Amino acid sequence: MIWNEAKECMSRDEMSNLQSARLRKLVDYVYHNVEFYRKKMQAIDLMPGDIKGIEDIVKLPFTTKDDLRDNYPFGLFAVPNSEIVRIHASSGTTGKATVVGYTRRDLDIWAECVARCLTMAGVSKDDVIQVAYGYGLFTGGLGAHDGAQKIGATVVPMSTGNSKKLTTMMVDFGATAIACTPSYLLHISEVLENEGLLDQIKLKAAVCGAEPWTEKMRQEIETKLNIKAYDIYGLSEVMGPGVACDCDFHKGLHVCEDHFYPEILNSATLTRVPDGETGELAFTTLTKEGIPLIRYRTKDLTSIDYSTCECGRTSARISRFKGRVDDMLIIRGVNVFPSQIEAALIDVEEVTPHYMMIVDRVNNLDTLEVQLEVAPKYYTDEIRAIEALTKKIAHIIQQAIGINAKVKLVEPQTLVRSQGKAVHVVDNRKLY
Ligand code: DLL
Repeated sequence: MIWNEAKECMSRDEMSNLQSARLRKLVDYVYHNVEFYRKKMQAIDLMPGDIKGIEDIVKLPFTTKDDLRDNYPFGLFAVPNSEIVRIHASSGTTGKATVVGYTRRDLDIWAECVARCLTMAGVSKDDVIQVAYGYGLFTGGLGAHDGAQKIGATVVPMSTGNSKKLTTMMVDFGATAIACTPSYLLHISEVLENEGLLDQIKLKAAVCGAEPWTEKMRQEIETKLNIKAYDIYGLSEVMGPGVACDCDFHKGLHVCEDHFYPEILNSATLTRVPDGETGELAFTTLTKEGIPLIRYRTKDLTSIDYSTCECGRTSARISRFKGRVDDMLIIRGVNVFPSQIEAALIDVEEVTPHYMMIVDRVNNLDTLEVQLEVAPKYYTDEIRAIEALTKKIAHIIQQAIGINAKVKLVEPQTLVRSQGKAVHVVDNRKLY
């Protein structure tokens, strides 16, 4: 089942011509509407007319998450706020969120891309789909919602957080599809099992993403729930869910290449690696109006395949993700940078800068423990003082990263000191 045959089955030449035309338009657009890009281009003596086709993309400068942070909140927007109809945000590397804005047309294109992905997973207007990604600033909930609505499915906007209600409604509403993180779906499958509801569900398909997961997890989900599970990818800076998704053959994720031009780079040299080799994924948003991005470095590691898929689609496929270039963690679907914790605690004099994050997965739910050394001056055996400090720090961390962490305060000089680059994270989950 293909949502938009014209776009998903174009010949490589047709796609290339479309991308070239869109890139020329984009470069002219950002040059005239985004000071950041105009200055970057002027610094290397590049004029919009120098970009003749998609192959010239290598002449253009890169964009990073730090660029978004440095231009917080709206500095990279290409339109006035009167044209922006929605804002989303995700974690920045330190205190400030990464903010993105969408015009009405951006939202239409986003819904179109998600519709393609859901169609790949066999979802149609006859389905009842529970959207159990978080609604709010995170792009998962509303992004999946708009796409499912576009294909005419019956959308149940569950959001996250109430598994019992979700499982009850899954049965009562006869839900046939679900969109949520893979770890949450495994948790849901346990709740269904514990409640004896497994044989009462009508679920056929799950569209899972927002965090890394393995082929083993996919098989576990499929077996436990007797459904098909599909991998959906995206990131808020580029759009949200729906940048790419896998089909029945699970041989890579089809990129919505008419809107997002992918490049796989060697992170050190920032040159392209040969097709099939692993590197850092960068995207150029070919049609975005609100916050168009040129060569945005996702920090996600993958490889690319341009051969036609067995499903008939000709779009480039990126492989299941193999890790990240940076230290970003995804805990309960939330992006967390260790540097956020560092920044939040820098002014708390009761603790030292030595900390350790221990990430684990218990009953398919992620757990986070943050161990911190108390500063010698404040170290005490007095249990109430320690409890009060623990509570204070837990609150600061919750405010900084948006999820609860178990805080464990330890004696001064007890956390392991590293000889080289400081190690602040122990991730016991096996995600790649
Ligand atoms: O996670 C958007 C999304 C929502 C995608 C729902 C899929 C489903 P961010 O919060 O900006 O956006 O996080 C983006 O999450 O750079 C990857 O590291 C990771 N990620 C997203 N999807 C996948 C996936 C949303 N299918 C970051 N596999 C990205 C592995 C994924 N990692």
